[in-house]
Amino acid sequence: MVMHQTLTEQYIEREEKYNAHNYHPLPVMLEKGAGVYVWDVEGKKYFDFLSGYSAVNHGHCHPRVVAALTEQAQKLTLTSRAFHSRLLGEYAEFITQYFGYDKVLPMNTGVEAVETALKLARKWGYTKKGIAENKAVVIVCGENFHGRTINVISFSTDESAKAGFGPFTPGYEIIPYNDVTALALALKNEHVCGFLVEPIQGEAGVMVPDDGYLKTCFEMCKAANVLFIADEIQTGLARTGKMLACDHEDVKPDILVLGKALSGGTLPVSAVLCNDDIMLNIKPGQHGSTYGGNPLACAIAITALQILKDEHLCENAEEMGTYFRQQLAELNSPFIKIIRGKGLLNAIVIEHEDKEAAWNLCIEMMHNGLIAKPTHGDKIRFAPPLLIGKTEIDECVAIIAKSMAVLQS
Ligand code: IF1
Repeated sequence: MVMHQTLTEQYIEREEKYNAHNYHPLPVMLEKGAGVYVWDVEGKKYFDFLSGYSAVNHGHCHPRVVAALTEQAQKLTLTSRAFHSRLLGEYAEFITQYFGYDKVLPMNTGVEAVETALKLARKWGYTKKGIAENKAVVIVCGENFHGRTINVISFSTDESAKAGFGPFTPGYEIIPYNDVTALALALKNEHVCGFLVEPIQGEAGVMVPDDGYLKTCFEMCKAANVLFIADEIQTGLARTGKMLACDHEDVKPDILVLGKALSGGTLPVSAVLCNDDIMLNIKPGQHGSTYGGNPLACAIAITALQILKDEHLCENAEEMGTYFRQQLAELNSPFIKIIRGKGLLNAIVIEHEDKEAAWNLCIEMMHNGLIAKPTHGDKIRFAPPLLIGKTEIDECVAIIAKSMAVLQS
């Protein structure tokens, strides 16, 4: 340890020495969170404009989520699915009624839920659609992000996510996002069982498709007897101003994939929802997970879902999102090329000759008390917890405006 190092530097040095180097974080060392705020080890306070990649929709350490967690943690946390636990049925009834599906299949991380949805689609394809053995195809979109398993990166178009991890899984056809003509063509293949899509592409830099895209895709899938699978892991649970981003176009996916905020930002809790004609094709022994549907996760998820309604987080995300984009636009900054998003899932695209401009701006915003992360070099995602108010938005826009000065020199 070098004596003139700050606490942050000391902790970063230790982390880099002992932890894998699979991320490139901002140099901020957090140790506490409440609502829209986080605090670092030096005691500095920040607005959190990433919200754990939209897992912390409810705000940090929401008192009701923490209460549900601590109460259940003292009673029963894990049974495995070898035995029944009372909370599983309670949760399954709650979440299926909440979203209007016959059944739920509980998992943990987002990518596990995506894998589950793909397995369900294939199983349905063979059992119900009559696709020949091992021939099933799932259509996916370019620039997608659905997680990091070898199967899921098999259909990624991001070289850095794939390089050195092959061989990859066959059975996917990649078409351009926001392109219904390409979908029409791909749907001609009778081996297609599903179309997997993000209603808004998060990793790609908050790419909002044309109005009507989801609805048209859904109807085309219906006509072709293909399952419409929505990955709402990032866009769901009030983030975009509706409970699901698909709700903006009155689309009810055949298979709905949820994760992230389902636990109010506490544990990995994910879920796949669909009706019996799809779900019941999977029989005992064919799929599962040790922690999937554990009583602690069930108790937390019921509370997290209830809070979204009780605190009107859809309405607030819609209202604050519109206001935020409006305020950003009024800055008239020559360095902001594009402002886009829905609800509180937003991004700006930076226009600057310096390729490091977005990163430099994030560092400056960090110094000024707001943390956000650049993506794909020139984009910055702005996705605060959904309980943020107008006064806070004003404060945040002021921080962003002030930080822009760093791009002038
Ligand atoms: C990381 C992005 C966000 C997701 C969708 C599945 C998953 C994710 C639509 C997998 C995960 C993450 C994970 C993340 C960065 C991140 C992300 F930039 F890549 F796009 F949120 F904006 N489907 N998204 O967005 O869920 O298995 O991670 O629980 O650090 O890799 P997971």
